[in-house]
Amino acid sequence: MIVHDELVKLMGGEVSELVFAKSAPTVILLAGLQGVGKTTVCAKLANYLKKQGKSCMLIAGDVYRPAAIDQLVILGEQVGVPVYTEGTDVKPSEIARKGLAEAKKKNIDVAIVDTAGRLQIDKGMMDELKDVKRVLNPTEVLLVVDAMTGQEAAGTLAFTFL
Ligand SMILES: Nc1nc2c(ncn2[C@@H]2O[C@H](COP(=O)(O)OP(=O)(O)O)[C@@H](O)[C@H]2O)c(=O)[nH]1
Ligand SMILES: [Mg+2]
Repeated sequence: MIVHDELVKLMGGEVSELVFAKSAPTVILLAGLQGVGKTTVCAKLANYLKKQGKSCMLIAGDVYRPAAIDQLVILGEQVGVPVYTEGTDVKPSEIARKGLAEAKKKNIDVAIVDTAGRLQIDKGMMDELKDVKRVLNPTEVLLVVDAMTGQEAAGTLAFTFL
């Protein structure tokens, strides 16, 4: 019990709730490096929100990683949430714009946008993410980090991405 309490304190005892937009849809943008679990988190989040009675839509904004779109489509099917895709020939900000319009049309409560990561932070990725962010004006931007990421590194990533 003491160990548990100490662990909770160490990891940060406070939980911040997701913020929902005053007028739907709430837009949640997932960001982070490649392979950290962004696409998986999209589906997990949709599943969680769906159980709370919210209608969700996933938007496939990773046009680089092979089969990233298929991966999101399969995960969407598994959790029973629609996935908006435009293939890989449309730039992410355009996918974001169209996906958001579709979510509005369908009266979706929460649109969750998957993005591409890179192995390292590079300017191309950051510029692209900035474009996507500008188009979406997201309610929340969630930075996904691997559990092995240290506190300092996580801070640096948050500073860069958010
Ligand atoms: N062990 C473990 N593997 C995970 C977790 N989340 C995702 N993965 C796996 O990590 C790999 C990369 O995840 P993905 O969601 O595609 O990452 P992305 O590149 O950031 O979109 C996939 O094989 C996932 O199945 C997790 O919480 N634990
Ligand atoms: Mg992905």
